[in-house]
Amino acid sequence: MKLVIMIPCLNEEPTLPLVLKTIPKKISGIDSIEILVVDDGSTDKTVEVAQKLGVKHILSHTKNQGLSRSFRHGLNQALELGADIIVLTEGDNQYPQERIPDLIQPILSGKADVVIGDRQTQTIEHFSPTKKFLQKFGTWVLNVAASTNVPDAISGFRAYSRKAAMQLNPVADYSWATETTIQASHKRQAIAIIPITTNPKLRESRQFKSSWQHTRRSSITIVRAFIMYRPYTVFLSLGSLLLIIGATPFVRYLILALTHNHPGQHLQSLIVGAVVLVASFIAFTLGIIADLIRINRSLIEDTLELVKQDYFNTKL
Ligand SMILES: Nc1nc2c(ncn2[C@@H]2O[C@H](COP(=O)(O)OP(=O)(O)O)[C@@H](O)[C@H]2O)c(=O)[nH]1
Ligand SMILES: [Mg+2]
Repeated sequence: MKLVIMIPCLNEEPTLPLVLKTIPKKISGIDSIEILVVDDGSTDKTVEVAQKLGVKHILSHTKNQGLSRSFRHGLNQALELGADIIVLTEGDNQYPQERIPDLIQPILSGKADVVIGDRQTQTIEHFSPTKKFLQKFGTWVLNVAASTNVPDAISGFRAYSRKAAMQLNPVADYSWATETTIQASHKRQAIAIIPITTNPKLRESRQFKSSWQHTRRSSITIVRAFIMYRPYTVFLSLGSLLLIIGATPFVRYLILALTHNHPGQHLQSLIVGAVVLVASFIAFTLGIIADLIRINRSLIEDTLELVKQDYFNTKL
């Protein structure tokens, strides 16, 4: 059993040694533990620090590509290294690496494909009430969208089985955590949760400049995921809503025209009704097209899974 611990790093020279120090050297049930640092175009001495501290695998981006791409490239690299389990943590020492044995336990015992470390955000002292509320609300929306029951949707402390990692196909530029949670649920992967306590904050989050920016990006990801995975729900609801709104003035016009016998009056109702009814028709049509694209995408994903099995030499 090979465990690959992946650490995406953008200028983590000061904190990376702490992270590496707290990674367990031995875990029962695991034959080898290898560390993969994904250097996302760091301009400090992150790479030198990693080399000096004996990190075996360093994947370097010549230019900063963002966390989502770093995650994607790191995941593929870990699979190429033959990882049976992949653990993800951060270079800012935010997560308790000493809990990695607990994190991978549900995968080792065959009970889960994905394990998420729950930061118990409602108890974190340095989180403002607004941040806590947004965290709670965002997680709730995600759980509705993904039909999951994950308490901390954006935690970056996770473990994936080889099979789960091979089935993920993240495409968004932001919010890889939200996106992959939705994909995991869609692929019927078993998601386990373990509560964790984060380490004291050593620096501000660089990923999200503000809670507002974070909410905006996560919302876009969730809406996109909804359209990708449940186009019928989105477009049928929209189309039905527009149908009701459009039919009301239309019916009003019909009743008035028939009962008052003043042709040419109340044309405004007729125009508004007709325009909204056309919009409703377009929404229904888009629903059909989006659903056909969804079917196509899932066929492409099935093919991709076979290609990956071949490429990574693994039968799922
Ligand atoms: N902010 C940021 N972090 C990156 C990037 N690429 C890789 N990372 C790493 O991703 C992790 C998450 O970033 P962090 O600023 O701690 O954001 P957090 O998720 O809010 O804790 C850290 O280990 C970073 O070093 C990037 O382009 N931007
Ligand atoms: Mg962090």
